[in-house]
Amino acid sequence: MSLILYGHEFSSYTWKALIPLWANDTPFDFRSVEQHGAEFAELAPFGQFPLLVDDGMVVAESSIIIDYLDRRHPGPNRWIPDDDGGLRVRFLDRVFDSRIMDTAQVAVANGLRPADQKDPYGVEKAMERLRRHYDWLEGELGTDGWAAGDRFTLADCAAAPALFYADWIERIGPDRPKLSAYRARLLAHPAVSRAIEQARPFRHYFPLGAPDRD
Ligand SMILES: N[C@@H](CCC(=O)N[C@@H](CS)C(=O)NCC(=O)O)C(=O)O
Repeated sequence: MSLILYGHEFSSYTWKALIPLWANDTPFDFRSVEQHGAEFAELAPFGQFPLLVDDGMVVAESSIIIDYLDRRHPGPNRWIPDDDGGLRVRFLDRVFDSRIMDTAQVAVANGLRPADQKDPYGVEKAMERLRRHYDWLEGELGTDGWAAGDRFTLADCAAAPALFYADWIERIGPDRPKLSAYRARLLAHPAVSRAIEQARPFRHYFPLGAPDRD
């Protein structure tokens, strides 16, 4: 077996794939796109990471990578329930990617734009949506456990980087105690905390300025 994960230590979607690999102690070779850019570019269909390669088979998209690991390299933790509970897990995975991570990313992308191409109106509208999505999650989450119950699943792999970075961009705040506590539980999970520490030397990459916390 030879699993290779291409990604970057600071990349949110790379964390999402690293968390299940580390949590299950799955052996793999991590290749940073900074050092292995040329071979990565040959393999990645849209130039995005993470990208998993398993004995020559290329698997793109973080959720599909986790689904693939569950099927082909199962470990003690399973990421997607086989029963109907899997539908809720997949739904929440979409919520964390599309409604939290990608909405928060609007502000990051704006930070990378040239000074004369900024879009403050677009950012404010995205932050309004992000606050609404936070409120929705506050109503859905319990006071303990994980996103879809007492098992750490694909949904939590997506939630960890999404809420880690989104909170840097738009504070979740004390008015959303269940969401704040869920983020704190995620950050304390061993695989998530490993991703945070591995990314720490790259914090200067954050275009809006990384806060002095977490
Ligand atoms: N839907 C993709 C999103 C991946 C993604 O946006 N990756 C970012 C890094 S976090 C990336 O590749 N950025 C470089 C680019 O888009 O060219 C997934 O879940 O894997």
